[in-house]
Amino acid sequence: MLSSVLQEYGFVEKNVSAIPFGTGLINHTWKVITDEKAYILQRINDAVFKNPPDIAHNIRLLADHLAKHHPDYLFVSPVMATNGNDMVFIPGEGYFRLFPFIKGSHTVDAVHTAVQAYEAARQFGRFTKNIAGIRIEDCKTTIPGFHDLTLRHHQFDDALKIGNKARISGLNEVIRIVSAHTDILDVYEKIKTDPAFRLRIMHHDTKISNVLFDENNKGLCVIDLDTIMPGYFISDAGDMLRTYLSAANEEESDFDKMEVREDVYRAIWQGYMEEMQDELSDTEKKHFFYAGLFMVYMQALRFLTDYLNDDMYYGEKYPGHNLVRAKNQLALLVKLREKKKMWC
Ligand code: GN1
Ligand code: MG
Repeated sequence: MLSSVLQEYGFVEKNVSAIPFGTGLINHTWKVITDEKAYILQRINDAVFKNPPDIAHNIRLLADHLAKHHPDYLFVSPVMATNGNDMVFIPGEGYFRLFPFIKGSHTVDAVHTAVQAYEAARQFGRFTKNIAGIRIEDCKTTIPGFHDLTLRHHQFDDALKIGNKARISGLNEVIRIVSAHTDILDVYEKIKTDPAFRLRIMHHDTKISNVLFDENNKGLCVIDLDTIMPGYFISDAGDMLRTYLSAANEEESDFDKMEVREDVYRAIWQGYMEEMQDELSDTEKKHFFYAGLFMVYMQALRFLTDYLNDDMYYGEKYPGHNLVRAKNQLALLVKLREKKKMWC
């Protein structure tokens, strides 16, 4: 399968190898090494991204804008196939893209220090700032309703009605915890109609492994551009808070290990604001902490919904995996909420 993809890029089989790469849940990723260069190859999950050419459209839109207005900004665009396309479609296999591997760059899988959080937040802020001049209407929505908490709530309610009965019956306590947090949904409903909140082109997947660092551990740029689409800043700020605050991540099954680090919180704020200060309204800035609640809560709902729907979206690596992840996120949510008075 990979060899037919690589041929489309003009690679000769005997000089190229491909090994699985990264920990993403949705797309398949490989590192491809040729005699001269290294690349990242991705197969787009078209059950999730229903129209992959929309992804290519958005990346092209951003690449053109950045080349014109911010020529020094590092933006990793896909390598063209020999036929000049940004993507390769192999019938029966799906859509593939190849990115150059940026020499001297590396990624990190977890935030160990506040400095890393600062660097990453700066990169995501810079990204949004540099593309602020693009008309939002020109950017496609690659996953409709992706970070729409109202929709995620409906999907959860539906799963409670029509999902796996045996699984639902054991969940009374978890459902009680979820319903104790519905005020997060109420705030989101207000945000959607508040003119102080702008739709911008957001990244929507701001985990630290989506930032490239240089040899001196300075942030270089952001990667993983599939979920670029119109959204609110709370998606990007929130997913940084969700995934950086705790050293233990969403896979941790010992929930006592979930923590919220104040120095990391301050570092995310500082790095993000250094770039986004003049972009965000005062009302938006006041919702920075809320952004964390919003994303952690939504991720808890998404994992729980998937558990009730027999893991059709995320899959599971062991029985009950998505339930563990949902409980993990609820534990993080409770710990984060406790900080509101102290941090805000
Ligand atoms: C998915 O595939 P990955 O790991 O980059 C998901 C994110 C979730 C994340 C949870 C398209 O991202 O929204 O936050 O899993 N992406 C999609 O680990 O659903
Ligand atoms: Mg991703």
